[in-house]
Amino acid sequence: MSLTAKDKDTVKAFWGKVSAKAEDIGQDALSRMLVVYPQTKTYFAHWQDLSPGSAPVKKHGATIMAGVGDAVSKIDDLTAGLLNLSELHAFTLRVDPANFKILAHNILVVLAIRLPSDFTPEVHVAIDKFLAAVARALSEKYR
Ligand code: HNI
Repeated sequence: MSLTAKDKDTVKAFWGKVSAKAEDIGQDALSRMLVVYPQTKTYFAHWQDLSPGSAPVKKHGATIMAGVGDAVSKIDDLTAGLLNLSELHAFTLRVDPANFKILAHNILVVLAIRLPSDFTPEVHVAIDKFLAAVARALSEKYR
């Protein structure tokens, strides 16, 4: 489902509250993905330590959240905005696109945990749609 103008405003306003906590949220989401969906660990086999909160998990959690923050700024055209990132994941990293939905789910869970009072049903649906759209845009170069 596509994002309405109101969804987009909701995502942007909510992201304003996320930014300050983005690093913690990113490492928590990535840590959870690696623990709860251990098949995702294959892509990070070159890291020294894949355990929750390890240095590479922290660093990459921040990288992912910077990528999602960048996507917020490109919310009106995610396909064009995330083209380079999609190519990187498709051709260089060869990440199975099913994993984008898995990470999106983990980000959603952590946002709900860390910003409980801001995470209203209205925010929930807008962020869910946004993360699904990001996953779709990242999958664009696979076909
Ligand atoms: Ni992803 C690198 C953003 C999902 C595996 N990833 C990046 C980089 C960004 C990024 C930004 C750094 C790019 C660069 O160096 O130019 N990744 C995102 C975003 C999502 C996502 C926004 C979805 C919301 N990536 C995934 C998923 C996997 C994944 C689901 C695998 C399960 N990404 C990688 C790997 C790298 C990576 C692997 C390289 C990391 C490294 O340290 O080598």
